[in-house]
Amino acid sequence: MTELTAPKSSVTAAQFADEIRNELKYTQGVTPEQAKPADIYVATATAVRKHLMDSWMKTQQDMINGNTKAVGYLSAEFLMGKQLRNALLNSGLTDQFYAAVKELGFDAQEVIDAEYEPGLGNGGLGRLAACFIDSLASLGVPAFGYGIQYRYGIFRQEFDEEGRQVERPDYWLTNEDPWGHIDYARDQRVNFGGEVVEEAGKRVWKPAWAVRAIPVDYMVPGYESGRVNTLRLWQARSYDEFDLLTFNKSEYLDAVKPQVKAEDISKILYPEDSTEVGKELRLEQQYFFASASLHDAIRVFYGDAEKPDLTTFPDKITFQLNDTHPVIGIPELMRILIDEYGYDWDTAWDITTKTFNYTCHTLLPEALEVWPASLIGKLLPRHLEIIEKINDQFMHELEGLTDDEAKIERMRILTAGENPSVRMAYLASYAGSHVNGVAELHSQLLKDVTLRDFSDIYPAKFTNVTNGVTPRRFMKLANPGLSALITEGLGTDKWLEDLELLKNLEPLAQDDEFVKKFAKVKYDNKVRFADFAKSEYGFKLDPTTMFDTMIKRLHEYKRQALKILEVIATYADIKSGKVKVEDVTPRTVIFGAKAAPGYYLAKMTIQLINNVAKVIDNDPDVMGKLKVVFPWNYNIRVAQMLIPATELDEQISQAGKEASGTSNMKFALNGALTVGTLDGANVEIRERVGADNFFLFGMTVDEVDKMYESNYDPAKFYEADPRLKTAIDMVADGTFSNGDKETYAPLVSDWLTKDWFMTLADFTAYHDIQSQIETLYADQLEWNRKAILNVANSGYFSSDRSIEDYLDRVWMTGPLPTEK
Ligand code: 26V
Repeated sequence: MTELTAPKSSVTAAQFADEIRNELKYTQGVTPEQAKPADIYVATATAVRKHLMDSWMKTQQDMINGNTKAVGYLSAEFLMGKQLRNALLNSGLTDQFYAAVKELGFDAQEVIDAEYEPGLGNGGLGRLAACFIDSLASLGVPAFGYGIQYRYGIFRQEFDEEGRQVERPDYWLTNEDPWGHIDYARDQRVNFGGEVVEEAGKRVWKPAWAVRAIPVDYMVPGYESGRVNTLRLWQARSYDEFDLLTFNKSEYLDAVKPQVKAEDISKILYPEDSTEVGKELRLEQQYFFASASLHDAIRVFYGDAEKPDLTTFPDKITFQLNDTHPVIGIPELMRILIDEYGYDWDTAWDITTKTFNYTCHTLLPEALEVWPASLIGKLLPRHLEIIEKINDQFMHELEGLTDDEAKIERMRILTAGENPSVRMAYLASYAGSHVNGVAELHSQLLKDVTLRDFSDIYPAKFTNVTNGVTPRRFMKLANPGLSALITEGLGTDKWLEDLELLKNLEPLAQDDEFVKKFAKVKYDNKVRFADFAKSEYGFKLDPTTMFDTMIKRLHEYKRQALKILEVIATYADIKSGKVKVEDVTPRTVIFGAKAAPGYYLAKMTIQLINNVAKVIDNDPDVMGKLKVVFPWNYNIRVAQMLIPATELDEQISQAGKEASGTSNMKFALNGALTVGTLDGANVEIRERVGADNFFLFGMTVDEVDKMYESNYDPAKFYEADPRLKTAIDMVADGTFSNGDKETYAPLVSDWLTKDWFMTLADFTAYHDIQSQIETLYADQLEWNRKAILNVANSGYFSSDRSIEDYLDRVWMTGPLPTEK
């Protein structure tokens, strides 16, 4: 039997160098002399993949032959980040890599930099999926990640002369992708369109067109587990070769139309945009990967058996629906079971409901997907019939469970009336075994508000699994200095597998020597980020200033506006002499954010931040005291540099709007203090790290609700706080737009008349807490003690713990048995 990959590979550096030379020669046809860093990167990746191959194959065999139920994580997004260092870490080849590359005469950093980061996700939801598949493999749980290999990932962000966001295509696949293996032999046919006819008493779908789904497999190596799982991303290809008849008529463009249409399906990642759903192509994408993945799982577990016993399917694999994006998989599994395998409705329903679980990642009603029934009928006519039947069955079931007719009506999956639509979150909540939110507060609000009727009727379905992040990437790889210090402090590096061990750092927060070492690590990380920002962006950052960071998608509810208004007010305080220059805590305020291309106010906020940065930078009065930078194209790589360098983390969303947040966890684990509202996972972070070690401000969910009820009027807050008034007036009067009063007029008008997320109402509290922050920051020893307490008490936020919670509460499975 093949041995599982040893935690530390026994391969020597010299052997690994030979392997790299071999790949260069026999795979790439390049001599070491001709090689560029990009060649070395590809050769190394190929060599590492070979090291993982035995464990990968063995993990699959053990999964298929054993009795451990697997997990299928269905997600439209996997935001993986660069793979090389993570793969080296998990295959125990890191030291060998550095030595081998040196022997070959290359700079390791240049080799690492040659990898192009795939951006196959928008933000938190996609990154969570990547952390989860890392943890599944690290815990030894057999699992598949299933998604789409988009040809274009999230747009590359640039800023123009005026500081506006410009979106550029991210054609990442023009670069070599040595990690992905295209498996043409395991393709799947995905049908679309056409009609349903009655044949011999059966409903038969006659599709109009089909797409070929080809899997691209990525290995997902576990840390110290010897297990390697699979991320299977589907590529859409056409079946139709050139239509010769049309081609001969020289109508070339028409001849390739079917190819273009088919291949469009996996062409581009939809940029998250809560205001603009309902795109036909997006539904095609969703069905494309849901259908291919379900068929694939059947093939994996039952081979090509003609009449497999699919009543055992839920014992083989459980599927997690990552938000509503793959929910069309529910009627698809019903259709597969009934139409392709001949099961009756009730048996199919029983199998399907045991197979799926649903995670909701939002609280914004506009982000819950709803599809027009007419669109589903056009693309997937058989599925519409099935959804109608599910809805009928559901209505019938409800009539037996409640007399509340209004409630039954509210719960319809298929809405009544002239233009009916399908509510995907409701379909998932009815058909799924379990429904979960992503932080305690969020899960509670789902039960109390968003999915209240469902939780009333099916209380046992509802549970919480608080999000987590992988400590391998976001501590070990991102923050080697802190990782080494933690290992020194604990006397072991086992914390990377059992993050709760960090708790044992707590006493060291009282040890001044340790605190000073910790402060030194933070300072070094700031210097490292300053160097990076200089070479990458041309910014000049002063590492002796406080690094105050806000990184997340640009959304009104996240309230980047609150931060920038406070910066402007501080700027005005210094300018007017209200605050003496010598009393100012020097700060570097760092923003990272992409705005959805169609999100007007979000894009305007980016423009404002950039121009505030510019005005402040050109003003000698605040030199050395206040600086704002906005590194463009924020991505995983930048996150890995910036989070370890941050001292103050901004988590300032309006209470009740951020489902969880995950950067808040990364920051706490890397020793930043948080300024935040009682929202999402902030609540749990504060409970764990202690109220004294967290800067809380702002309205609670209840206070927000009351304020909505009492007809919130932002103008009152504008009038009541002179600092706020000054800041808004400066935006309005053209201070940040070369005197032009029109540039930000829509933003100003929104603040003063709508301000849906109550930025103005929380402004004064936000300023007060910032003053407290500055007081504490003046005492560096105290500050760093609290930062250490954040690290020590954040072990709970490992994605390993999240996965263990899913295993216990939702999936009811566990790791593959290990051999002695
Ligand atoms: C919606 C849409 C709408 C149409 C086009 C593409 C698209 C892509 C994503 C979404 C929904 C995004 C929901 C989301 O990202 N939620 C975030 O999930 C994180 C992980 O659970 C959580 O930490 C964040 O608080 C939550 O905002």
